[in-house]
Amino acid sequence: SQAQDIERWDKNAVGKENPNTQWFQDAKFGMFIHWGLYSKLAGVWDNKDYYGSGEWLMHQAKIPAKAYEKVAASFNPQKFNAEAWADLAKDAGIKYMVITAKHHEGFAMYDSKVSDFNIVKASPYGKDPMKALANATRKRGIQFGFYYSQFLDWHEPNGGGNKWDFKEADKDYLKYYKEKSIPQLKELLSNYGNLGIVWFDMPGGLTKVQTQALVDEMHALQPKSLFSSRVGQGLGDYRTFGDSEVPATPIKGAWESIYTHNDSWGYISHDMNFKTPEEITQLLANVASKGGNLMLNIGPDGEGNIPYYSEKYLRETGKWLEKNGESIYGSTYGLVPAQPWGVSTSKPGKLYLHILNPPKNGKIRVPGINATVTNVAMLNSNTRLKYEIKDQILYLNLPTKVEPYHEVITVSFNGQL
Ligand code: FUL
Repeated sequence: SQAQDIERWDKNAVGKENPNTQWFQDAKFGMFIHWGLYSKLAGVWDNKDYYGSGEWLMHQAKIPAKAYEKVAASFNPQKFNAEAWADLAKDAGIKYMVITAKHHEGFAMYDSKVSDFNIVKASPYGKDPMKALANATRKRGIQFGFYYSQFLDWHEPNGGGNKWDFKEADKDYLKYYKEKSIPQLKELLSNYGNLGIVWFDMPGGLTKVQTQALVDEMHALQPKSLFSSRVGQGLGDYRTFGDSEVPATPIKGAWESIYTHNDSWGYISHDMNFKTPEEITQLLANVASKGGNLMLNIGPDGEGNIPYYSEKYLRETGKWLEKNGESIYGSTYGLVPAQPWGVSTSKPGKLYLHILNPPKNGKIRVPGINATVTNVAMLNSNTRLKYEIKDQILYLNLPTKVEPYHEVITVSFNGQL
């Protein structure tokens, strides 16, 4: 029964006791940005194409840390424009942005005093793009956050992952945490204002007690900032699923699905497999119908340009959200399970039907309607639709499709579904 289902979802709740997750649960749509030296290399090393490697190129091509440093010496993203990036996020209907402050390659994309391997010291760019982006997003009411690879660091002898330059047996992970990871995290949590999110990635080298100590130390700097579950050891303030994963059934609490816009997280010039606006709105509805957020990644290039199709398709997604956002932002999982025609999201007194696969005969069947329905209408136009309810099943005929991507129908009711 539905009551049993909800009971089951409740048991899976993550972050429900954290009062700071409410904004996050309402936000529903985030932008992830992978940007680093790998964006300039674009999957190619020594004239060889490491297809699909993106931000993993250094690892895949086993590039010596010393040779990789030379990439920094020519990294100069003159086209980077924080205001334009934040404008795009705003136009796309994005509510939070998370950008790679340091990915596995070990290069800090911000002004770090801890390691000179950073964009201000080691590259001709010589400025801190993260300062500008933090300000530009906040100015537009978008929560800002950092991704940080806390364990994998291929540049450091004691960091996780680089076994082609540095012998595993010689590594002292705790030393690396003490000398780079923790001090850099402290910089990020101290110098960029309130961070909505710290997106830890790739746990390793720490026990649960040590991970808890890391979390406590960072939360002491910013108690309200939300830490992703990839901090490891079952800790964190909200749950991040595996890459490109949507749970099969609704889950309560604060959680997020992450996808990338094409097939790679970091920029690859020939990866043109961009999700269309229709695929994005449908994915967003699908994730929201399970109760979670979608954080969609884009990979700007080494000059600081956002790929043409990311820009175009995100803006179109934003147009759909302008009209249909009521069914996404602030919603919870659908009170009606997934149906052949699509999925639903809910708010008190409202059920939103997301018609992802319009049936040929236009007939929609919605089971489990045990409250008094007061109105059924198209969300975008408010056009009322005729309906019938028999044995707690609502029947209606879809009008001709008017909305690009997918249509949303609002069912208003009194009481509880
Ligand atoms: C993974 C990383 O290894 C990938 O490079 C990417 O950042 C993805 C979002 O998370 O753990």
